[in-house]
Amino acid sequence: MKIITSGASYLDIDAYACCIAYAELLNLQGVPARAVSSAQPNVSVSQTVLGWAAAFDDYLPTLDDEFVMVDVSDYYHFDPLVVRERVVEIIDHHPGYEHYWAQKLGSAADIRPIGAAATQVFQRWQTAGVLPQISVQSAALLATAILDNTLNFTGQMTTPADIEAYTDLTSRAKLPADWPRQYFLECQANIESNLGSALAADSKRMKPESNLPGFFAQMTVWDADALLQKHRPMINGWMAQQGDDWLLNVISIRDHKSCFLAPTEVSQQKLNRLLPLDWQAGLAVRAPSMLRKELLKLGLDAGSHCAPNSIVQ
Ligand SMILES: [Mn+2]
Repeated sequence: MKIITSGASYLDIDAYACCIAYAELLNLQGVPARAVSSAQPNVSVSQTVLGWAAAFDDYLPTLDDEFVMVDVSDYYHFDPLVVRERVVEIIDHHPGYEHYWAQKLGSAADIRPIGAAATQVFQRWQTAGVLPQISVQSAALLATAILDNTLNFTGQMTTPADIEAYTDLTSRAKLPADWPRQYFLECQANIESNLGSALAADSKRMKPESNLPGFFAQMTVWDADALLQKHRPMINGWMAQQGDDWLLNVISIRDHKSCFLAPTEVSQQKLNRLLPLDWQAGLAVRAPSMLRKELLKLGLDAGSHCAPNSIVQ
């Protein structure tokens, strides 16, 4: 049995969609596969998406099972049910572990910069020549994952392949015409109804070599200004419990910008080394918006281009 799974701490819509749609493809091709996860969906899996009732399998992996990782390649973040020695395939678009997996798996490691891992899964369906057989549900999940991970096609990692995949999938998915706005408004409602758990559900502890603040939370909403106006004191309070070196990236889809919150000059300076920002009372705005994985790439590149003792600021 192939177990299609993803990260440990949460399932975003991309991971969620990839697990289900890739398991569906393998089963269609006669390869027994199950979508399995011990992580919970985060706020990017909106009410309407949950209503599509895509099901993960209640399955406990056995000793013969092999693991296929989607939307994750950093083995420190794998779902705890994964046995790293029995990972046979990786489909991911996060930087940092390409070399490790290329050495271990060769061409079975498909890790590349692209807007959404869902686009990579779409391409598997396309290459297999079976797109007409994709379920309406999987098409809708993959399309929504592409919308979310590309920030409605404004994210820097968006490629023509993401747009091609989305265009094809929406024609199969029977989504309403204003689905992008509806989807991102639903995500914002999820976030506002439980801010603390939304922050916890999309946050990461960053390693020193990332050159980023130690605690990095991110949320994607339709209208960041409205969210911050209502909830900034609560957000500051919650983040402060994670230490003094933190960053929150609130991505505002409607106006194509990121609002960064960072409390201290130390955290602000870490970011300023990667891109110039104008901080005003702990807030900096950047257009177009940026994703955490884009900042991580800048941070890792900055680290590899100069020896540690040549960093003077
Ligand atoms: Mn992703």
